[in-house]
Amino acid sequence: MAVTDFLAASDIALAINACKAKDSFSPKMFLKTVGLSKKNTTEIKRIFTILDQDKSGFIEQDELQLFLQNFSKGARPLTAAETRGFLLQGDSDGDGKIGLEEFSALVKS
Ligand SMILES: [Ca+2]
Repeated sequence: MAVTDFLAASDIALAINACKAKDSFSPKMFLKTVGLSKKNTTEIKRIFTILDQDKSGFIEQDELQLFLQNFSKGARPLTAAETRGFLLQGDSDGDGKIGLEEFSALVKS
């Protein structure tokens, strides 16, 4: 299963193109553009499971860094600043990783 099973290729292309330049990635903008905010709870959970590559139940920093590559194989890794920013916005309980509830809240925000 891949995120491309749930999202439109045209939306993914738009979202990836919008953050081509280093340090231009905005988590909320990306999640919205890619169509995630319109997905239901079950679909968001499935997508979360894909992003959680080691199936630890959380999206950790190393997974955040490679976040874009789940959407497009050739996409760039996030910069250190973007990865930190993503974590800051998503990690509401401050444990240094993003859980399903936190991810869902970010998607819906
Ligand atoms: Ca993980």
